[in-house]
Amino acid sequence: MSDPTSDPAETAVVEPGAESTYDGTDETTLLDRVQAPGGEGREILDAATREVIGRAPVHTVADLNDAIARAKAAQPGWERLGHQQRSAALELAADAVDANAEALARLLSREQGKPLNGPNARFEIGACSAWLRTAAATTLDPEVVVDDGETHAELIYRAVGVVGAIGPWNWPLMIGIWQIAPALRMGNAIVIKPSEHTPLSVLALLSVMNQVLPPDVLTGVSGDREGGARLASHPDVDKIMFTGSTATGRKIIEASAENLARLTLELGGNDAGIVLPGTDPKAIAQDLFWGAFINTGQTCAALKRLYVHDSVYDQVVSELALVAEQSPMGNGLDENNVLGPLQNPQQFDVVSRLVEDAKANGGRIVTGGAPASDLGELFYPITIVADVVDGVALVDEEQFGPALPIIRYSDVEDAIASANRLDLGLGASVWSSDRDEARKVAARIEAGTVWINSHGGVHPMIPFGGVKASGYGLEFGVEGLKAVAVPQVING
Ligand code: TXE
Repeated sequence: MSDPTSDPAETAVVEPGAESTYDGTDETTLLDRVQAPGGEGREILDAATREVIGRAPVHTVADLNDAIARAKAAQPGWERLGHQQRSAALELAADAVDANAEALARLLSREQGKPLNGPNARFEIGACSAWLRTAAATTLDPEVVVDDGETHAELIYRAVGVVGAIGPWNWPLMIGIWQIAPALRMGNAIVIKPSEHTPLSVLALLSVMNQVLPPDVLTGVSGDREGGARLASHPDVDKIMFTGSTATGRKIIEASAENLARLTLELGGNDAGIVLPGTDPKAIAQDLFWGAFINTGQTCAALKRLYVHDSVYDQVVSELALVAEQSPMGNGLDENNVLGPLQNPQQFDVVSRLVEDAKANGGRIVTGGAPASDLGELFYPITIVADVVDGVALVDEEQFGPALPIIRYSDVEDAIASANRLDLGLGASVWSSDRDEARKVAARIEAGTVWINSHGGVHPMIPFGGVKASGYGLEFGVEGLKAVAVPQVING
C-alpha cells in the first residue's frame, strides 16, 4: 500500500481530458490478438453453431504467479497517479471499448451465445463503457468521523493492493467490468481469470483496454477451476471479487482463511417475483418476460420463480406466453433474434432435467418444454411451466435458463413466506398497480434488492449485492468503491 497523498505527477501516464486516438478493429483481428498461437491452447466453440471460434491460451501456474508479481510491482505507481489521472485513464479505456464495440459484441455473441440485439451483446458492451465512465466520475471522499474541537479523526480510503477477479460465463464482459472498473479506480492492480467457458471475449476486452492503461495493472489469465483456486489462495492477492456459484464461493471463503483476502461474493440466486391482486397482466407482461428471460434466463438476478395471485393467474400466464411467441430465438449474429442458446452443455442439461422433473410432478407446459434441436445442439425454447408448487425442483433449484415456473397463490402472506423460504437472496420483485402496497410487501422480502414492477435492472450508482447464500459485499457506486479499498483512520 503506498501513500495516496504523494505527488501524482511523478508517474503520470495519462493526461486528464486527453482524447482517445484508438481506432476500432474487426472481430478477427481482435481474436488473433488474444488467442493461443499456432494451434496451441484449448478450442472454444461458438455456442450457437458449435463451430470452433478460436483457441484460448492455457496459462500455467508460472504465468499466474508472474501476472500477480507484475501486478504487485505496478500497483504503487498506479495508485500514486492519483484519482484524477486514474479517472482519465478509465475514460480513455471506455473510449477504446466504444471504438471496438461491434467487434467485441460479435465475439461475445459467438462465444457466449447471446444475440447482438435485444438486451444482449451490444447492450453488454454499452454497459461496460457506462460502468467504466461512472467509476471514473465517482469519488470516495474522506469522511470526518469526529471533529469536536479536541479530536479530529477522518476515515480515508486507500487501495487494497492486488485484486483477483474470478468471473462467470453469463455476462462475462459486464461482470468483468464490474470487478475491474472500481478496482482500478481506487488504485488497485487487478488480475482477472475469466470463466473457462468464455475466456476469449474477456481477453479481447482486456486487450482493448490495455491499449490505454499502463502495463501490468490489468492482466488476464486464462484457466479453469484450478486456476481460479490458485488465484484465490495466492499470498500476494489482497482482495477477491467473485461471481459464480455458491459452492465455489464457499471454497473461496476457505482459501481466504490462508491469505486473509477480503472478499466480495456474488453467488447467484433464485429470485422470486410476486404479482399482487389487482395488477394488470397486459401492462406487466413485457417487463415480467424480460425479467425472467434476459440472456435466455442465464442471469444472476433474473426472475426464477413467479408467484401470481389466483385472481390474475390465468391472464398472466397467457400474456407471458404471448410475449414468448413474439421473441425470436436463434443464432445471435442474426439481427432478428433476441434469445440465444444455453452457453454450455452442462447448463443445457440442468434446464432439461428440471423441466422433465417439473412435468413429472404436475407442471403444465404452457409453451416450450422440450429442446429446440432444430435450432442447434444447445437451444432450449422459452418454457413456461404453470401449476407447479414449492418443493418441485424447478422452483427450488436455480435453473439459470429459459424455464420459468409459475406458482398460484391466494394469500399474500403465503407468497411472502414462499419467497423467503429458500436460503438465497439476491433479488426479488413485487408487481402491483398500488405502489404503496408493493413497497410494504417488498420490505418483508429477504433479498439484496427488491424491484417494483420490474426485475433485474442494474444501475452503476445503485448498490447491488446479495444476502443469505447469495453472498456478501456490495458492488457499484460509492459502496462499490469502498469494497475495493481499505479504510484508514487519520487521527489528529
Ligand atoms: O460456476 P462456478 P459454473 C450458477 C448457475 C450455474 C452454476 C455453475 O446455477 O449452473 O452456478 O456454473 C471459477 N476457486 N452460476 O460451473 O463453478 C471458474 O473457473 C476459485 C450463477 O460456471 O462457480 C469460473 O471462472 N475459482 C452465477 C468461476 O469460478 C473457481 C454465474 C465460476 O464457476 C473454483 C455463473 C475454485 N475452487 C453460474 N472453482 C451468478 N452469480 O450469476 C471454479 N472456479
